[in-house]
Amino acid sequence: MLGNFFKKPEATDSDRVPPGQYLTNGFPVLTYGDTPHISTNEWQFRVFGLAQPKTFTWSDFMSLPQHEFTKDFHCVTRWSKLDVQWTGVKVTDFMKLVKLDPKATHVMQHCYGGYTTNLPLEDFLRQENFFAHKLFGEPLPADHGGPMRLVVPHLYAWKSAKWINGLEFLDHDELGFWERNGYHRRGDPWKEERYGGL
Ligand SMILES: Nc1nc2c(c(=O)[nH]1)N[C@H]1C(S)=C(S)[C@@H](COP(=O)(O)O)O[C@H]1N2
Ligand SMILES: [Mo]
Repeated sequence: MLGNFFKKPEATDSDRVPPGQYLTNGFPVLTYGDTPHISTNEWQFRVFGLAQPKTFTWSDFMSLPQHEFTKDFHCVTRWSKLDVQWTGVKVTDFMKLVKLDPKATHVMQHCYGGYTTNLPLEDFLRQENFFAHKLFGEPLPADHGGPMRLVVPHLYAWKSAKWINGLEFLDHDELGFWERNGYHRRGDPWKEERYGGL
């Protein structure tokens, strides 16, 4: 039924593929609702909640150190894509510009289009998390979250917000869009934290 598109992992890759996942060579688009089309000129990024409120522009992000990231990507609907190549800004570098209130323990990602997804700070403030604006060397296409998305490689991909436009810092956990609709509040693919973790 799955044909050639979804494959059982090769032995060499199997240790990189979380339980219950299948490899895809394509890069499926998974969006709830319409794709927003935002130019880099109009794109704005807002920090609010338990942090000093601040609005950032595209050039603020471009003046931060730029890195290449090659990461595996795991969707809870069971496809995984290995070695996705992104370019962008480390969350830890961006966060040097943010004055966090020490009471902050969690963050809600906000997006153009209204999607949200929540993270505890220990899952957010990791060296390997980044804001991505290029995919395989090209500007990030709108359907994959361009002009800017977050990528959180160690969790299921619904935690990687497309069209991200803000971070809300909180002193408690709140549920984002899919988490309110039955997905797990954390989403570790190695533990198969798929659904119903409330
Ligand atoms: N804003 C927004 N971000 C989102 C989504 C969405 O619907 N809206 N879907 C999530 C889900 S379920 C997945 S699997 C990935 C898919 O990313 P892709 O479309 O680039 O493959 O984006 C995540 N980020
Ligand atoms: Mo997903």
